[in-house]
Amino acid sequence: MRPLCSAGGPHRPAHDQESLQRCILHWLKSCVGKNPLTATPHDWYVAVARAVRECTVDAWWETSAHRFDTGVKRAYYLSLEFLVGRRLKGGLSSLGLTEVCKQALDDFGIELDRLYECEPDAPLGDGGLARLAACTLDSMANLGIPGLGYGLRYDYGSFRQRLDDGWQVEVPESWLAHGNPWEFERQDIIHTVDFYGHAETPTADGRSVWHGGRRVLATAFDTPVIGWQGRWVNTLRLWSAVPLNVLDLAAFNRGDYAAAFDEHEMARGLTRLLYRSDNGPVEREMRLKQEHFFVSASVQDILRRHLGFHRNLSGLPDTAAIQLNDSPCALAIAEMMRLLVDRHDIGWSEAWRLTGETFAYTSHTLLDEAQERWPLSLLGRVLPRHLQIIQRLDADLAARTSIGMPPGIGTQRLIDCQAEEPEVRMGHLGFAGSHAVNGVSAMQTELLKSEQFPELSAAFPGRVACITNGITPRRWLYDCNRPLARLISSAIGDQWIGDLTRLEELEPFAADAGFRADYDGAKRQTKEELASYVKRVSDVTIDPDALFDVQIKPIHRHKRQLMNLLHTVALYQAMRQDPGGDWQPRVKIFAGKAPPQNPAAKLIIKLANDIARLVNADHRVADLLKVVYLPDYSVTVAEHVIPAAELSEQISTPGTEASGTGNMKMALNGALILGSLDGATLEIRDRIGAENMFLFGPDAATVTARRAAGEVDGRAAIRSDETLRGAIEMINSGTFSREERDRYRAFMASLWTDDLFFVAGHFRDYCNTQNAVPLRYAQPAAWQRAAILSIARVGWFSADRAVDQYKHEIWRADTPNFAAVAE
Ligand code: 26Y
Repeated sequence: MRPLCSAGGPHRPAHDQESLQRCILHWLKSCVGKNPLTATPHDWYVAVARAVRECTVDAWWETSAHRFDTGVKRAYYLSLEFLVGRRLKGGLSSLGLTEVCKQALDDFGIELDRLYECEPDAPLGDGGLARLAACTLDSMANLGIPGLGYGLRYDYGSFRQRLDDGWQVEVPESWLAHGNPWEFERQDIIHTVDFYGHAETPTADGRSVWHGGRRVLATAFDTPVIGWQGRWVNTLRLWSAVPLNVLDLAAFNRGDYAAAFDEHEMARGLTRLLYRSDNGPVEREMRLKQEHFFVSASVQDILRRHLGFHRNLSGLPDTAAIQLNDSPCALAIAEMMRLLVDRHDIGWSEAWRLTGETFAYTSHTLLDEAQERWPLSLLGRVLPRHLQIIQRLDADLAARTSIGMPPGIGTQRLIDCQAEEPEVRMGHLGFAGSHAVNGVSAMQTELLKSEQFPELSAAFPGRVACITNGITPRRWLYDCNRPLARLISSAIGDQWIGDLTRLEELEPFAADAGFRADYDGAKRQTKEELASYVKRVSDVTIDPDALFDVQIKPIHRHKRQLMNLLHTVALYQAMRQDPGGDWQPRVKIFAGKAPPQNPAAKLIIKLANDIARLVNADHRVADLLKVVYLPDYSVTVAEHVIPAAELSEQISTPGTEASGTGNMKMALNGALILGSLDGATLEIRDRIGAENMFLFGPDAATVTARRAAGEVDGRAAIRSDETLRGAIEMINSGTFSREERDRYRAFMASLWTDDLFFVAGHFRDYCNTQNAVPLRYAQPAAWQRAAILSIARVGWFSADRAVDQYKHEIWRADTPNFAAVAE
């Protein structure tokens, strides 16, 4: 039996300063080709990252060797997006090497903190779903759950947001431009993926032969995912597309260069960047191909892994649990069916059983437009065999379940024939082909059953589960907020880092004046750090004594940044009229990217920047109000802002935010939530207590009823509210947009007639609640008490808890018992 190195996991890396220093110098020489005298900070970053990666390899091997020895079930997490952020800081702290590394670099006069800044952000995605995937991987590694994350290795990440005169400009994000020291290219792991061509008419038992018209190769790049304390190391496997033939020499020799590189271009295009659904037909086709490329490579890989140890696929659900991250991955169901039936000769119903028992599906959305749909004509052209499979599944389901209703009544068929052009609903395919379908908050799970999949939920009782999201405490407290982390550890020890529920032990400290003062000191330190960061990136001076009021998240109308901006304008007007009044100074901090195809969201960004420009230049309110719009929102920007947040704006229209995770991250860092009754904020309320938050407005059911009754007219609200009217008029008057006075007129006018997200409708409630904030802030003891209680009670929202639930309730995977294996 393989020797084990330490308790709790297969390997615990041990490095002292000298050996780490040797290792760093080795990489500086052999990989970067520099010596300490000539190395730039980026060179040092690469050398340190390589050294850290090297430190993980033994544990990585041990982890996978044990899993092969024990044959435990693996959980495979498929996601088109992973927002992992930077890795160096977290990697070092997981291995317990931060201090050792600092000292190792000290001899060369190199500051570790500066090296962190050299790392690009690995921006392989956009919003909450993408970040959740990264938190999930972190927790799988922390808990030692055997598994892999599968994703795509985009050449360009999500765009970099530049603010040109306050307008969002999208710039390519070439995160790989200087290489990626964390990954290992696996040239031996390669799969072929077909597109186009034609599929023969299926036999009665469902088999067919697909003669693909184009073929590309998928190669794997593996990155170790280091669990806390380096006990376990999992893998993130990203696929990159390469051509079968790099160059058509005959065409080249003819001088037809386009044809010569055609295959190369077609392949490279597949993983060049994440294609979006909301663009024209060319991009949509690329997106479909990208999804197929991704799921095909991943499913083939999972089957290969299984067949490496088993004679046939009959036991697949005992060795593999595949979690699909929302509708962009649902094509995996059809691909699995194709591989099982056509390639592995398994009968149709047996293949369907194996598929259903292996897959599980997560929905992260509430809005109908956030469901992937593929027109039959496009699907049939690009993936003819998959269309056949989906059509047969649709017919099977219609025949077998209550969803088989006459046209016009059954709204839950996989194929929506009522759309102008028939389309496959990928979310429905995901639901039908999985044994478990989960929402990411209690509220969204209920809406999933009643609104998104009512007939499917009725047809498959017990299939829908709720796994409320969680966040990793390593990145979102321990690594990003050292002052607070140190304070917490000094009070209750450091077990909370691996088990966040231990924060409960902090509860009595809320009543301890000494601890509260220390908490205040820690918060003050993070506010000072944010102030200097803001100065650096936005050139705005903010006062660390002001109240830091934060809304950072993707920009969307339903997230209601506009409501916050209206409040900002109202506050500005009031302060300007009475600059000597008893005001609580505030800094309104915004950050977020708008989807490139969303003009309303882009206008909101411009408005925020226009307001910031005027307010920040107005000496009458100089000590009272500042507005900051931080450019290029990313994991790293969030790591700067979240520790310093005091008020966390979670103000989406009820019924639109599936869960939210910023609400959890900021509560964990002691910010009080100012929130609507939406998403996971409701569950946070149940744990933290409404008295420690600022909640406002109606619930989702009330909003839905009003919308259904056509009451989406902001007129009455605007007429009856002088403050709101004043703010709207000020924006309309062109005060913030002198060079283009009408810039916001049409946009603001829509609030009168089409207040779809109840920005005007809920403004009064919101504003009243905002007014209560400074009153509480003026009582530091009460504020600090509520902040400490938020921290103490938010521990349940750890990704470790969520992943443990996935493991027990959905994957039914075991953590290998290393002690038992050793005996
Ligand atoms: C199908 C395609 C158009 C699509 C692509 C990405 C649809 C949706 C998405 C992304 C959705 C998303 O990011 N949802 C967010 O997931 C978070 C993690 O569960 C939630 O906290 C958050 O409320 C939700 O908006």
